[in-house]
Amino acid sequence: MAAVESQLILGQVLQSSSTQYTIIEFIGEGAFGKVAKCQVNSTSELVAVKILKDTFVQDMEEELSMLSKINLLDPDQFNLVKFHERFEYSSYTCLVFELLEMNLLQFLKTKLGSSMYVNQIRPIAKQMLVALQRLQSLGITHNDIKPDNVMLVNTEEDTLQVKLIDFGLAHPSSSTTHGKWLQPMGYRAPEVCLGLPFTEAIDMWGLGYMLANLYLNTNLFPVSCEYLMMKAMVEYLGMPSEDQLLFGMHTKRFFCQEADEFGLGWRLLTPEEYSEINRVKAKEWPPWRPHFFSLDDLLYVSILYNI
Ligand code: PIT
Repeated sequence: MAAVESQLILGQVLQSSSTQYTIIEFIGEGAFGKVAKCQVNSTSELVAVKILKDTFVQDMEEELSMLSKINLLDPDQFNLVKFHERFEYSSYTCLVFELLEMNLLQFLKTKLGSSMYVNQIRPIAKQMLVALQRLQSLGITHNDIKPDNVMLVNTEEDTLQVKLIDFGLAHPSSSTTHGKWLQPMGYRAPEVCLGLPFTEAIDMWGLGYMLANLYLNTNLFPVSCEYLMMKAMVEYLGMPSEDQLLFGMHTKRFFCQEADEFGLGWRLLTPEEYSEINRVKAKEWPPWRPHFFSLDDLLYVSILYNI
């Protein structure tokens, strides 16, 4: 980070082989480097430039290959971010994107977004479903669906227009390796948690989870402890199937088999068993968090939370 910070300043011109970009404002940052709002000198068009540190450049070839695939056809039509070009400037690698306004997380923090109604969430759902359908047809799994990666095109319009960004963790769906920890905690699909083979359907799980969070204005599942996350999944959706439990590489982190009057059956570990087996302390269920016994209970949450 220090290298990026010490050398990049407002007003600085980043130059590709065809275009000069003047840095107007820094609008985001992460472990990878920074995102700057820039003006194209020749046209005054505003764009977003992701400026990467050297150390992140090796991991970027896959991202670039995903970006070129999603930009084959007009990405606007599919609610996917538009990618303009990649260039090297000094010791940085720069990726140029269309300028978008803010991500859903930032939006929720504004007054406008403090609580979201179903009629606001529905168009977001529809647009993200179009994006995921397009990714599926291209054979791409995004792997990191979350509100930070869904950006509003602008907040002036009545209906929110959104686009999916950040293909930094995206992979061809054919090359996914099970057993790996993918997706942020909470957003993690059961097949990923259990270490089962998975497909791009894990993005659909991530989207469903994100939409539930927008509706609830809080996380649907506890996100501070993977044991509690699994416990919540079992409470809301029931036990995974026998086959899923039998073939999951990580099943034994969460479940055990026990004999009862019907034969051998699976059950969720107790918090004590989980802590001992995994050498990670299971957290307590937060006292403020209601227990739901099905997703349909969410219908009554507005009464529960008085919203
Ligand atoms: C911003 C503002 C903006 C666009 C972006 C970020 C785009 C980010 C992005 C990052 C990626 C990627 C695609 C898009 O693959 O207008 O803060 O790593």
